[in-house]
Amino acid sequence: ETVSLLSVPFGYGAGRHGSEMGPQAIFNAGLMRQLSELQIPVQDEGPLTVPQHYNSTHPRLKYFHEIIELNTNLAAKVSEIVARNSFPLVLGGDHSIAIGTYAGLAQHYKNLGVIWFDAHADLNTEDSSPSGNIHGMSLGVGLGRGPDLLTQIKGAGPNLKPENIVLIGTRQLDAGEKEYIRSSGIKCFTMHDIDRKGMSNVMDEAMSIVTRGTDGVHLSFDIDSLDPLEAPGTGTKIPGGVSYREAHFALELMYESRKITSAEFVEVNPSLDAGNKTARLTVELIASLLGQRIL
Ligand code: DIR
Ligand code: MN
Ligand code: MN
Ligand code: MN
Repeated sequence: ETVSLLSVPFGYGAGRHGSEMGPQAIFNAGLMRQLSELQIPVQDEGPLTVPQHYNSTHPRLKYFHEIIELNTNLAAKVSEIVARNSFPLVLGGDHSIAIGTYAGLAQHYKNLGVIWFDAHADLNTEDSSPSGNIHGMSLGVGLGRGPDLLTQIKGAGPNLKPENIVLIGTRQLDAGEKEYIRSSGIKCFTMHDIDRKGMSNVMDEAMSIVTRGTDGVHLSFDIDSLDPLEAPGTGTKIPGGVSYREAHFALELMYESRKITSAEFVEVNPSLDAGNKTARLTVELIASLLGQRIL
């Protein structure tokens, strides 16, 4: 199966500048060489065209109109990649681009499983958000929480169902997010759960949830899930994260399951990094997802 690489050089959903340079940093870190070593057929879709600055603003949703336009275009592209039976591998960009990715996937998968690997839950609304940054709302939008212009980017939606979603690596939740996780029943494997059960058991449970009654499984991987000591090049670093081996192990298990049907890697911000460490880590993590083995 061909992997379609889709670069999304867009960072308006984050609170700071720099994640729009993520895709270029990941290519510079040797992505194509790594994929060719794995002998994976790759189609480089090139960078998605990103919108110009709008003059209009929204009182509480930063870059609302730019994010609608970007995700409308992204959804069409992702849907087209799935229609040709290729595996979409989306490179961000900030996490607001997940909105377009799953809107595109929803054209083909009516019961999509989602693994949201992230320090955060990205379940804020414009009322609960402390920042107004849409990257902190992008999973909620998939569940129908948010303005129609975001939740209905490619049809009525909602595109995702709480019972098909798992969060892994969670360690920073705003009050409204905690409340919503409790009431919706979304399965949340916090850092506490990873400490207690180990990544092996967490992944077994997670895979059984996202494959139960679903027709595909999307991995949305925010690089800030890793500990900032491993991934310093990201905009909202939270201490106490997933270790280097835990992250690789989780991705190796996803590969072994043969259940993952699409993936995105987001929030790499090379302007906060030295020596492009975080993009190099991202290349290694992508390789583990696509079948790289130690032996
Ligand atoms: C915070 C940070 N919960 C917010 N969220 C981030 O602004 O909503 N998500 N960084 O990835
Ligand atoms: Mn995120
Ligand atoms: Mn995050
Ligand atoms: Mn984020």
